[in-house]
Amino acid sequence: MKADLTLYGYWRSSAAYRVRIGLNLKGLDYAQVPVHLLQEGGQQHSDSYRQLNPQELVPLLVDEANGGVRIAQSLAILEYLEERFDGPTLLPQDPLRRAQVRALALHIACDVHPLSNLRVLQYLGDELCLAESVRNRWYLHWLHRGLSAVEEGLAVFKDELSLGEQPGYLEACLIPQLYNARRYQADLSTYPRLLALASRCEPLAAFSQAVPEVQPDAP
Ligand SMILES: N[C@@H](CCC(=O)N[C@@H](CS)C(=O)NCC(=O)O)C(=O)O
Repeated sequence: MKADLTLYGYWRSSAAYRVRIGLNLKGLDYAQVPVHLLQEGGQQHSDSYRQLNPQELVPLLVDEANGGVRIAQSLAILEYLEERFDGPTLLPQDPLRRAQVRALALHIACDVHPLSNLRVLQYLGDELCLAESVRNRWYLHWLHRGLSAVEEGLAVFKDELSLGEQPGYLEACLIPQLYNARRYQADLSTYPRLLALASRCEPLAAFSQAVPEVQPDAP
């Protein structure tokens, strides 16, 4: 569907990756504006970007057809897409299933991902002088705590995806976190439900077209 949407993101950002999946699942066209998180001290800290998003984080979605509104925070963006546009739904209709989806997605987005965000790892290295190996231990500790809980939480879906046969909001959060885990060579073999979910989602176009390496700003 043609929509006047622009996503400010970075190819390897997990949070931007979530939104790319959501946009693809909804079948929405969008333009991308890359914000390089490392070059020039991080373009997310530039005056021009801070004016768009004072949080100095990607992603940011701009909806020109709605007066150019700017929406920060990947989960707020996913919910906005869900409520503003028709097309495949991202969230289940049943209130309990919806709450179960949000509980797992929020665990990833609020409790796990922030602890390994670039600025947190930079602070651990630059200010607290922790070696890269120690920072990786930090990351893997919080990652495994989170993934273990999600693995157990997935039991309520009884081998289905969050929308039965279809992926949605939950998978848009989980797949980028698994991508990130693999990047840090985390052992995922103890998470069979997560691995099964990944093997069902990753071949789908909405996911394969959102992969970091195929984004226009990927090196
Ligand atoms: N809770 C935010 C997290 C956004 C976030 O952490 N973005 C990262 C990339 S994944 C970022 O922009 N980091 C820049 C930095 O740490 O300076 C969301 O879900 O959108």
